[in-house]
Amino acid sequence: MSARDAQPKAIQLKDYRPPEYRIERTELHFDLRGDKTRVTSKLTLHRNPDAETHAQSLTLNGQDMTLVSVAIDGRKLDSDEYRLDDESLTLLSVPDTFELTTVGDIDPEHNTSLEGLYKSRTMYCTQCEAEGFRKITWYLDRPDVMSEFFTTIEADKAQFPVLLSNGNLIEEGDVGNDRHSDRHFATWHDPHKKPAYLFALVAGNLEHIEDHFTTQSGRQVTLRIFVEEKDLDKCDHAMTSLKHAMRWDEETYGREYDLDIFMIVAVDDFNMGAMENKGLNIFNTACVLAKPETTTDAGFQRVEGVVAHEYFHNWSGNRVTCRDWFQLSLKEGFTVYRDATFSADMGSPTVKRVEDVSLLRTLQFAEDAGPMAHPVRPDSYIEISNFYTLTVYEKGNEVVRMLANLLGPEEFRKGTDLYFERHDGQAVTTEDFVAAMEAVSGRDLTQFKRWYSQAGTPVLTVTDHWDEDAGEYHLTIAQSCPPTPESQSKQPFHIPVAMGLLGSAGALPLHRKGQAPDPETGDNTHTVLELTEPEQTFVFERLPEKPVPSLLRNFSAPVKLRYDYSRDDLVRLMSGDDDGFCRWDASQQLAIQVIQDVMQAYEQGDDIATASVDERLVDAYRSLLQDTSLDKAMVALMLTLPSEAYLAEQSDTIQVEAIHHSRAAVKRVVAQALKDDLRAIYEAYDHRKPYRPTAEDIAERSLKNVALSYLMTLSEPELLEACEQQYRYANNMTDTMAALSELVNSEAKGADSVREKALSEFYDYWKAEPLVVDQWLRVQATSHHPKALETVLELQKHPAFEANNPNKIRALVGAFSNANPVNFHRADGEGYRFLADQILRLNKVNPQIAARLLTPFTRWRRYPESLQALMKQALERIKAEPALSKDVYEVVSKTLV
Ligand code: B3K
Ligand code: ZN
Repeated sequence: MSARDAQPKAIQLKDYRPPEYRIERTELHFDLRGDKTRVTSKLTLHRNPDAETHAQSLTLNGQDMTLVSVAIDGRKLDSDEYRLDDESLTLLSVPDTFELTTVGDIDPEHNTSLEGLYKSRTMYCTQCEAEGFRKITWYLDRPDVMSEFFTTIEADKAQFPVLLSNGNLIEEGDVGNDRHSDRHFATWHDPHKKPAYLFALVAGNLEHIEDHFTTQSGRQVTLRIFVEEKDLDKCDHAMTSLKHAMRWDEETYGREYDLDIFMIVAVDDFNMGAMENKGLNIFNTACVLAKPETTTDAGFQRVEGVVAHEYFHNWSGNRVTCRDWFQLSLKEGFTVYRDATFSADMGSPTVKRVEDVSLLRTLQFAEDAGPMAHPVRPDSYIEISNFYTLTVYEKGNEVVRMLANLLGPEEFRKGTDLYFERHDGQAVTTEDFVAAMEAVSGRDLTQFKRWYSQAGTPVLTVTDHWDEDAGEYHLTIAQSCPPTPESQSKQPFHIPVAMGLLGSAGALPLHRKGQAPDPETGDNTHTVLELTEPEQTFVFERLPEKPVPSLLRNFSAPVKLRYDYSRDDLVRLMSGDDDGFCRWDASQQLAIQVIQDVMQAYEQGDDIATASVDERLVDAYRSLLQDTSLDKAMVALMLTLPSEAYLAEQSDTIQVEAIHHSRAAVKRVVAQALKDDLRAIYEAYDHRKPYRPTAEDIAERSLKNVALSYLMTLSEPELLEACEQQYRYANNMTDTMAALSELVNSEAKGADSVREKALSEFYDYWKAEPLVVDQWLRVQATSHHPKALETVLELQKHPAFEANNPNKIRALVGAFSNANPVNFHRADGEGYRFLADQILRLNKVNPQIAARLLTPFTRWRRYPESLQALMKQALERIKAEPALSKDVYEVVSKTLV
């Protein structure tokens, strides 16, 4: 597609029409032969009685294939009986019921888009969501066409001993009658009707681990994880996670697995984390492989979360799927909600909540405020791959979470039961999901549904008034939502605000004026205010003292909250609030205020090396460090200063250098003031303890490494040595990487040589482990040293880097441009030029990855003018490329509007 000669057309939700035909049965035959792989497809089609139109012709999707033949009911069509173009095959005259046979050739060897059938290292694999199946065979490639699949794969026996597809294996053997045949086949049958996007095929020389699971109704399921032989020792954590997820889904949602076998395959070249193909999940190695020596705590948690997420899709996505791609959040938002609650149950709920909210508030809020902002259920898209976004996934999760909280656990469960029961085997909409919730609760959720249709992050402006004489506290909350590309003015949202009031000695009882206490909860210190109007006032009476409000507990809605907390209020919340999320959030707000003080000094040209830092922050941190009764995970979270990305979100114009240096200065001052306490924490840790990825041990490690990170800002030789020791002798990758990252960023005397040595030894030791090499690339790409870009350019020439492997691109290019603001936003624009070069190269090779890399550029209007101009230049250079992919074209053109 060329952006110049034909602008790609946007697809609109309002244009949705039911399919004209249904495909009852899909029979596929793959003859895997490298660059000339032949796919024969036999489809049984019936005219859809629910279709709105009745055309004589039928158009199927298909691209990047060579048509060999097409037949209807066994009769080969002449070339004047069909029309073929780059994106479709139109059969000019079709009966109401017929069998369509197409034969086509495809070239998986050279398919670098990693969509459709492609080769990853030595194996063939597929990725069909959203619209990759049309690169495999001509089809009605849309999620509301669901079919039963029979798949036969034929391939070389020696090279591809393992042949997998969806469902249950029904036959396998050698090809032909020749006993010495070097080719074999396997036939799989998936009895569950599914859309083509859930199709999968794998052929490779793979090993597997096996386990079993007995479902709640007593059925035996075989579980297999397939990997290259060298990775067999990294599958146990995924298997354990899978079994936990299967049990949890039965207990929490009453959902049971429905085939005899569940398989996971790990592949190295993958555009995203994983894919929930029916019975045959395909995973990026980064989301399935784990062992302590190679994988960090975060990696272990990612594996657990992603394995669960993909497994949960078996019901929320596969059994009940999406009518069209505008409904993507129907499966993704709900499934993220399911995996988030699962991970919370497996580990620490507060830590999980804080991590998720941090992601949402930094990256999703930025997306919602930028040129790519779209509702959870978008109204239009040019390329659907661009809509696998934080909004659809993470904000979609928040919307389901709000529903779950508004209904309460019992009703929500009744609602999901009804949803699954009503729509099993169907392709449905977010409306259907909400309708099930309405049916079980009797609530009218009409206004709530605006969360699906209106983009933008609502802002709650909270003011209060204390009436000492009456003992009354008046809380006024006004809501507003900034304009976004799809709509200038927004209607009020239905927003649940969970809250409590804090007195000097703890939580105060809540008496809402004119309202009886909630008899159900028995807890009168916590309530949920439901906002539905542009402005509402809530009055609390019989209060003994002026309270400090604890608002938006557990982040009860995806909104920005503005309330003018004094620093003393924040200190009170940090130590006294019952809600873990609000305690953490108060620590963040206090730190933001303190860092902003220093930023002001920086902007005035003051020397901030010895910045004065509000004692209240230091004192609050000291209490956290000294209180041994506190949960270590909470302490680690609360001591972690807000990220540069979150600080950037707090200002209209992002002053990259001021943020970076002021945050660093505050960290140094805190470290100096609390050196003894931090050392005590660091030294109390037993580095010889065997590694376990439990919530308790993860918490201990993270607190110890937070302490190390503070201490390393002091640039003392002794600490440098301690850090080097940790790097050298740690028995797990979490501690190794924590130390390596500190060494890479250290400004201590002698750090340069320690760093060089550590980095080169690390690579020599780990070069055979791609996922460890990714971490090695990432730690260098995110270095604060002024030569980081030069290092990144060098690393692109290093044998460690594979130019077309998405994990390597994310580790080096993605990490540099998203997580290294001071270097990416270099005043000379070289960071931008570098990223534009990468995008232009990948535009042809892998459009999805190229479009993803544009994200930092979409924020260009948030920076000072000089940087804006340079970013715009880079964007215009990309836009001028004559053969832009749809993916890149959509993001660039919307960004430059
Ligand atoms: N459903 C897939 C994402 C597919 C992305 C296609 N570009 C993974 C997931 O969300 O579970
Ligand atoms: Zn998903």
